Amino acid sequence: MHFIVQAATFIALAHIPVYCLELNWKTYNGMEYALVTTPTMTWIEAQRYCSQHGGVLAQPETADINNYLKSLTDKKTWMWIGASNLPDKKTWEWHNPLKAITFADWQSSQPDANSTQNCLLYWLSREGYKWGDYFCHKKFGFLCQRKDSNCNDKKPANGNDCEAKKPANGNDCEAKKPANQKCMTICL
Ligand SMILES: [Ca+2]
Repeated sequence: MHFIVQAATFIALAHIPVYCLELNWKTYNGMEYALVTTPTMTWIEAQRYCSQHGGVLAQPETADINNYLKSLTDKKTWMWIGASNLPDKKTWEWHNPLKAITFADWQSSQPDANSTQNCLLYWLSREGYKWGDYFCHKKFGFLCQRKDSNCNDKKPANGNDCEAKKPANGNDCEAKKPANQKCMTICL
């Protein structure tokens, strides 16, 4: 019986969404960016986690944003960002939406393993934070981005305890935020 109670408790706890924490979003140039250092995740897990918070893995598509994101990093560890060379293992692309990388900030020896190291991260090297390709299944901190405020702060007319808003920019992003303000935004 005791075991059953424990098992039931475990199952109940297992259904509490681990992403139910608001991230520390920082606004820059019309976007919001957040650093996540714990828990560390694989590249795919990190992408999903950012999505659960209304965003995607950060995409430093310009030198300006790249420098800003570096300023947010913890200066200690490698951090996933939102590009990979999958599926062809040749072409490096941002994933949301899919588009080829134009600006790049590779460390001088990178990328060095296109066939096995398929995900992009900030690599803390002798050159400071630079881009590196690395094994997607390894776990690191990461950076998320989302559109500034488009998914927040509007109570739906039906009066439930979530907040929802379709962004004016017409993308398919929907957000729900519990009234206690401690839960996540979801944009799928
Ligand atoms: Ca590498």
